[in-house]
Amino acid sequence: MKLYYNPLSTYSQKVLIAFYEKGLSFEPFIVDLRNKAAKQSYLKINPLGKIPLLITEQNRAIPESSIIIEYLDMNYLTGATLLPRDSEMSRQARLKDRMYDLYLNNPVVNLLFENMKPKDRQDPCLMVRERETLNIMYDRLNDDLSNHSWTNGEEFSIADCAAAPALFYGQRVHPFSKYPAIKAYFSRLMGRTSLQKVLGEAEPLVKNFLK
Ligand SMILES: N[C@@H](CCC(=O)N[C@@H](CS)C(=O)NCC(=O)O)C(=O)O
Repeated sequence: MKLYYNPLSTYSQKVLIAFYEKGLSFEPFIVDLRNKAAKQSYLKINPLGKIPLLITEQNRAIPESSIIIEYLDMNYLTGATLLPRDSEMSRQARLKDRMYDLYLNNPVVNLLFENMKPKDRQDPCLMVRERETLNIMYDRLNDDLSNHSWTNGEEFSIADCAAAPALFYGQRVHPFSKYPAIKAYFSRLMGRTSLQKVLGEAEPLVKNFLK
């Protein structure tokens, strides 16, 4: 399999966590979307210009982080099972995955990019809105985690692959220090080998990016 991604991108990290949880390997193609020439050549492979993108062993292109994870989980029965085989548990995991992508990851990334702009070019309304969304999501996440080790119960799942990168950047732009269950969960995430590998690979770039 080939994976087009960037170690800094949250949606790429989500898929990398899945690869490492399942013990699968891939041929890496790192895409730097800030580089015009690199972006132009990537658009020929994925016209929407979004990362990550998986090219399967059968040479099929699969975009969208959740669908890539679903593909890996259904086709490679190694390592962690990321989509529970029980249909109700699976529905809940997929719902959380979507919620964390849309209402945790996206607001965190928007705040990250707003913070990088000079003050007079920031959009204060957007920033207030994103912080409100994050407050709602932190409340929800804290509840989801209050009696469980992972977001979907006692098994690590696709939902945790989605939550982890969002919280990694979220701790910087909208800290969750007053949420005890999220804090404890974040420590558990950081103890996970897959996360350590993903963040280790991103580290040389993260420092520069967050400056
Ligand atoms: N829904 C997509 C979102 C992918 C996405 O937005 N990726 C970002 C990087 S984290 C990206 O490609 N941004 C470039 C752009 O939007 O032009 C997924 O789950 O894979």
